[in-house]
Amino acid sequence: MLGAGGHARRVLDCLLVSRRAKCVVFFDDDPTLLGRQIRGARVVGRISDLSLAMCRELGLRYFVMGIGGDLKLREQFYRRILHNTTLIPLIVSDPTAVWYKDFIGAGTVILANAYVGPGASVGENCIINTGAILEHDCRVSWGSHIAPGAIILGSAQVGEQVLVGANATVLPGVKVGDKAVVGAGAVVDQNVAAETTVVGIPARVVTQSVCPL
Ligand code: JB2
Repeated sequence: MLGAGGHARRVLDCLLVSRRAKCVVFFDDDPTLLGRQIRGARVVGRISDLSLAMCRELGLRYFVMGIGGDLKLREQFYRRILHNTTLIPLIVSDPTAVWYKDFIGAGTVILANAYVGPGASVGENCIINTGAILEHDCRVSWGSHIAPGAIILGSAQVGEQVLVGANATVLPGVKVGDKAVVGAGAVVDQNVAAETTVVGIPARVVTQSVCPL
């Protein structure tokens, strides 16, 4: 498990209830966590130090992304581990989640009571958090986080590295651009440009990055 904070403990719960892992160890760059036990799983090293040799020595085969809040850091570590080791990213899902295997990317976690409808697709290294609903034919691209209770309605499209906040709703067919942020509880009824933050009902832009020409 990469990371040993709040999200990692949440994903560990999911691994334990789904009985997918025989043995779990944590990696985290915070030196104060080294050696700490979390529900029987120990923090054994830094993510930054994870190498092929270390994986062989510890007999590691799979990895799970346990950093939740910082989407940039998640992606950075995910690519680094794929590049530097032979570890395979696990898809982790809670037994109460409903989804169809064909459309879920490697390394994605689907937490309790989430629903991914028919024809919906989810890219690599995403978080479909507790109780999130992805309706039929919608698309969530790699590295995005759909927070607890958020709803992505039919055929809506969520870009790469997007955060859709808790209980937000993206209406049918609406497109949310890459690296956008949708505030908690927002209702998005119009397309959202890349790297833009929207909040409220209906959702309106509060920040937009300026693209230098
Ligand atoms: O800049 C960093 C850095 N920032 C945090 N560099 C490196 N190398 N490591 C970093 N970390 C590590 O990620 C910390 O040492 C920490 O162990 C972990 C983040 O844990 P935290 O509990 O702060 O956040 P989280 O990502 O597990 O959970 C957030 O996101 C979830 C989706 C929280 O907001 C949760 O409430 C939320 N459910």
